[in-house]
Amino acid sequence: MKVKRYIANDAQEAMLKVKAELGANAVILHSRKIKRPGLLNFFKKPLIEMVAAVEENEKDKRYSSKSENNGKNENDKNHEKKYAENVEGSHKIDALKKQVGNIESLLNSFIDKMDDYKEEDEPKRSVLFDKYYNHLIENNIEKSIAEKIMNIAKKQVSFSGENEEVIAKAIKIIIREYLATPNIINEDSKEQKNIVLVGPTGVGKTTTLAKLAAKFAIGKNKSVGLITADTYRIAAVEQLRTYSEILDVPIKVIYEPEEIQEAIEGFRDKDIILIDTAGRNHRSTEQLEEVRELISYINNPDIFLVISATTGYKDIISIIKSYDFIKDYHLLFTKLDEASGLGNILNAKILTNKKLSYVTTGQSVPDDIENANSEKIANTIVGESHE
Ligand SMILES: Nc1nc2c(ncn2[C@@H]2O[C@H](COP(=O)(O)OP(=O)(O)OP(=O)(O)O)[C@@H](O)[C@H]2O)c(=O)[nH]1
Ligand SMILES: [Mg+2]
Repeated sequence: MKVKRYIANDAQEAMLKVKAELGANAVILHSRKIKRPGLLNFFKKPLIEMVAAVEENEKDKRYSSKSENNGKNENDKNHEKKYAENVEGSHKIDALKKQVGNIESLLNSFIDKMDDYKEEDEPKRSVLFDKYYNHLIENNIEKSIAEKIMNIAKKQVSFSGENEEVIAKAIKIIIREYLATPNIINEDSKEQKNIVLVGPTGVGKTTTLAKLAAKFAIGKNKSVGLITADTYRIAAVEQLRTYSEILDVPIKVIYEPEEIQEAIEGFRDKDIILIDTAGRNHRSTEQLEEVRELISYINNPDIFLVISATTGYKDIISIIKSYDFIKDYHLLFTKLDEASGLGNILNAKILTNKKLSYVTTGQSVPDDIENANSEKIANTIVGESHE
C-alpha cells in the first residue's frame, strides 16, 4: 500500500491532487484543516491536509467491476420483466380480492390474536399447506415467520374449505398486513427535509440517492441539494458529482461529521437535502460510530437504512442489530431484481417494526425506483399459481 500526504488550498484541490497521483481508487485516510504557517497568514483561510493511500495493484482493477455490471444489466432486464409481470398480475388479484373481501377482516382479527396462538391447537398440515409453507421458505421467509403465516392461513381454511385459491389469497393478505403501509417522503412538506441514506457497503445507497434526487428535482420540481460524507474513496465523490451535474443539482462534500451543519446551512433555500454516507461495515463499531456522530449533527433527519434484498437472513439480523442505535428510520430495499425471493423484506419488517419506504429494481437512474407496495411484494412472494 502506498500512503501519501497532500497539502492544498481547499478540499477539492486536495482531492484532485490525490486523484491525479494515486488514481480514482485511492482511499482518503484522513483529512483536516491546518493553519497556514507565518504570523501574517493567521487570518487567511486554512489549508487542507489530506492523507491518502492506494493498493499498489489497485489501478489495474479499476475497470473490472464495470464489465461485471454490464453483465448484470442483461440479467436485470429479465428480472425486471418478471417483476413487471407480477404488477400486471396484481390487477387480477384486485378482482379476486373483491370476491373474498370478508376473508380480510377475519384474518386481521387472527393477526391481532396471533401471539396468543398455541401450537398444540394445530390441526395437521396438509400437502397443500406444506407446498405453500415450502414456497415461503424458498422465497427466503424465515421459518418461524412462515410457520406463523401458515397457522393463521389454516384458520381461514377451516372456514372456507381447503382450496388453493383461498389459501394463496389468505397468505397474500397476511403478508401484506405484516408489511403494513409504507411511508414515503412527503416532498410537499413545508419544512426542509434532511434525508440520510445509511447502510452496508455496495447496497446501492449512492445510486438510490441519485434516483431520489431525480424524482424530486425533475419529477416534482423541488429544489434539491446533495451532500456526500463519503470521502473514503475518490470514486465515490466523483460518482455523486456526476449525477449532480447530470441532474443540475448542487453538491457539497464534507470530510468530518461536524461539517454537515455548515453544509446544511448552505442549503437552507432547498426543499430537500439528500445526504449520502460511506458504506459501513456493520461489524465495525468504529465505522458505525461515525454514522452516529454524523446523524447527531442533523436536525430532524429522515434516515433510510438501505439493505439489499439479496442479503441473507443472518446478515439481515446482524445489520439490523448494528443500526439499532438509530431510534427512528425507514427501511429501503434495493436490488429486488436480483433477489431470489423477497422474503427478507418481510423478515426485516417484522424484526425492526420500522416502515417500508422505497424499493429499487435495477441499476438505471432515475427509473428503477418505486414506492414500496405491500400488496405487490406479497403478490410477488406468493406468486400467481403453484400448480
Ligand atoms: N441490480 C441492481 N443493481 C443496483 C441497484 N441499485 C444499485 N445497484 C448497483 O449496485 C452497485 C453499487 O451501487 P452504489 O450506489 O455505488 O452502492 P453504495 O451503497 O453507494 O456503495 P458504497 O458507497 O461503496 O457503500 C452499482 O453497480 C449499482 O449500479 C438495484 O436496484 N438493482
Ligand atoms: Mg456510495
